[in-house]
Amino acid sequence: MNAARSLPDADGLALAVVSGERSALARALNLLDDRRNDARRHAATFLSRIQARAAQDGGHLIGITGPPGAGKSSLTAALIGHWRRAGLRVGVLAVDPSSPISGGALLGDRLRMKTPADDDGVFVRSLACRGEFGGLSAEVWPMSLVMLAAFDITLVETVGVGQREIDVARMCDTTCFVAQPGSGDTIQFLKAGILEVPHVLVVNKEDMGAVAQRTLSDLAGVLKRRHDDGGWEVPVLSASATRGTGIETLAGALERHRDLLGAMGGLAQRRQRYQGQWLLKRLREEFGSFGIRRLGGEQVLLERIAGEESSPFAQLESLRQRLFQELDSTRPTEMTPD
Ligand SMILES: Nc1nc2c(ncn2[C@@H]2O[C@H](COP(=O)(O)OP(=O)(O)OP(=O)(O)O)[C@@H](O)[C@H]2O)c(=O)[nH]1
Ligand SMILES: [Mg+2]
Repeated sequence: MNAARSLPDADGLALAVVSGERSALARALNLLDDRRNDARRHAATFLSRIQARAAQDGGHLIGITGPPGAGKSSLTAALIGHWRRAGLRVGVLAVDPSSPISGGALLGDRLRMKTPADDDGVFVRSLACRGEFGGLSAEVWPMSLVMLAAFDITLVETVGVGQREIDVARMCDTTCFVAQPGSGDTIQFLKAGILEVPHVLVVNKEDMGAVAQRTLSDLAGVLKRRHDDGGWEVPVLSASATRGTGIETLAGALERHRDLLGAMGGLAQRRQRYQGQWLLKRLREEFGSFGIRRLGGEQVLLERIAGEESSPFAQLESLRQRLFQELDSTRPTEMTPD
């Protein structure tokens, strides 16, 4: 009871989030992170209120990923400066923002250097790493929906070049990979097909000179330039976050990709697909592939939810309940309680 009373009113919260109230945003993101049952139900109602707006074709969800220390946060800060000057409101979700390698360079520190502290048009939320499996990106999708409802541009920063980070970045309209000059990893990964081709590739730290130049031409050499995604030609760019060079071109490339998606139509369906992927991931974490099979398999599941306009939490809950029922009905009678 007490817990229920401390939960914010879903309708009021949704309105406040859409109008960009910072305290409401913080409360909403906390609500999505709350694992208590009543909070989950409440979050489902809240999400369904903002869903219609967020899942449509408004806003731009951009994923920034790349190896630790490549300058993702610095570039994010520089981009924010650019977008704020254009009058755009920007939200950032920084997943596991402080890698051990760069010594915990928090996005907040980078931002403080670039934007005034009292700027209302920027909102940053850091999501701590919650462990090796599952937890890390669990709520990034629902949180992205909240941010999409409130901001013109939502940026998701993830560290690393592994599958987990790519999974997060894949749930974005546009994926941007930041490469570190002189590091062969990115090139090897791209060559071997381990790294899914991003929509925009940028070699940061061009102020390092020749080594950055070399990485740039190596990357341009190995990259299959046409993206499977609508025939988009992947730009390989050069920038320096600290000097502020190449930022406009980078912002321009991100925007052009967004424009292409808009022109092709289907951004809403695309976001529904991300939601489908999120659901599959969550179901797989809880029930394994067995659970997915019991629900008819991936394809059937994705098709079934494609036409729905429900919030991710509501969909997840109804699928979980169905699965529990299925499992109950096939349980040997002697094992059924009562
Ligand atoms: N020379 C140079 N250094 C840069 C540039 N951009 C960032 N750095 C430095 O690179 C280091 C890492 O920058 P971050 O922006 O924290 O990189 P990151 O990719 O967000 O790092 P993690 O989130 O910890 O993985 C810092 O010491 C930055 O000052 C650049 O354009 N040129
Ligand atoms: Mg960072």
